[in-house]
Amino acid sequence: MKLPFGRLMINTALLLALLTRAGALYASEAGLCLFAEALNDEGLIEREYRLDANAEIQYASFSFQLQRFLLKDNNQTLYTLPETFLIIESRGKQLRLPRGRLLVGDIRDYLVFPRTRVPLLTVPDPSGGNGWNANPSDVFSLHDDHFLERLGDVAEVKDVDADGWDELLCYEDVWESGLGWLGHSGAPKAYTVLKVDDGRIVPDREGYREHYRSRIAALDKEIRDALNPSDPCSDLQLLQRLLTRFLWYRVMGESEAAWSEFRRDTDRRTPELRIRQVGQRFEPVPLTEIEREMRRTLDLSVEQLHGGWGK
Ligand SMILES: [Ca+2]
Repeated sequence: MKLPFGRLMINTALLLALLTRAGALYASEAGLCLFAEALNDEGLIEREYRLDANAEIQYASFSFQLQRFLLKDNNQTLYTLPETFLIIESRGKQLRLPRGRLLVGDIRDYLVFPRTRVPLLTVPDPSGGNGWNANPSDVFSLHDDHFLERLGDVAEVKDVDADGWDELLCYEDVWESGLGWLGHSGAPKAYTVLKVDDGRIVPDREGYREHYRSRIAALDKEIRDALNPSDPCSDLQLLQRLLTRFLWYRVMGESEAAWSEFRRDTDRRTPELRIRQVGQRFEPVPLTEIEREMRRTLDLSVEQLHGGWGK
């Protein structure tokens, strides 16, 4: 069938309506999904796309029909839509993913069962950046009440406590820049384990409290060793460990206890913590400035710090 492209080009009212809807929705990947849905509402997708591949995927009690569509060049130019278009269909619901990274048959790799054994579908959505939270995965519910509903995104999906169940993570990136002295690789780093609660992604403090405490216990030992006058580590290493321990306490919602421990251990260091500043002079670590930043970020909720995991 001849493409109805000429008819579309002269139908100015329809084109303007579509582009207006695109402008409102184009700001995010989710927006692209909606934009594609808008096109579909107008009955254009089926005529402008061609079927590239499809497959039936069975995994445990889940069954998915995958279809991948390749957009024709002229439509890519007009709508700046991505090249490929994945449709996941199951239980009468359809999920349209405007990206070509998933290969047909790979979906079982993206099924996740956190320790709570809530089945989820996670789809990588990397930005390509090297920030700890820069390469998130979209999380879709497979729970009956929210089936194929997008719940939000997480920074990483990983089994951090080696119990065989994956965890959903976001990273505490308050000091990801390394405070200007520690660098990105040495920056104080901790993560928050997330869970799905009534269709929302929220921090799981109670379920992982023992896990967090085990991380703190390991750091306690390293800090005791670092404060041993006979075998001291560098001031920068000690500062990195003290701030990392602070972050683990903060993840548990125990920031005030963390702060008192931080002050206690910096006071135990003699002589005081010093770092080499520009000009090759050793200067005291600006603990007052660090505390001010700690206090500022303490006033923010975890959700505010990370921009939320909202839909
Ligand atoms: Ca686990």
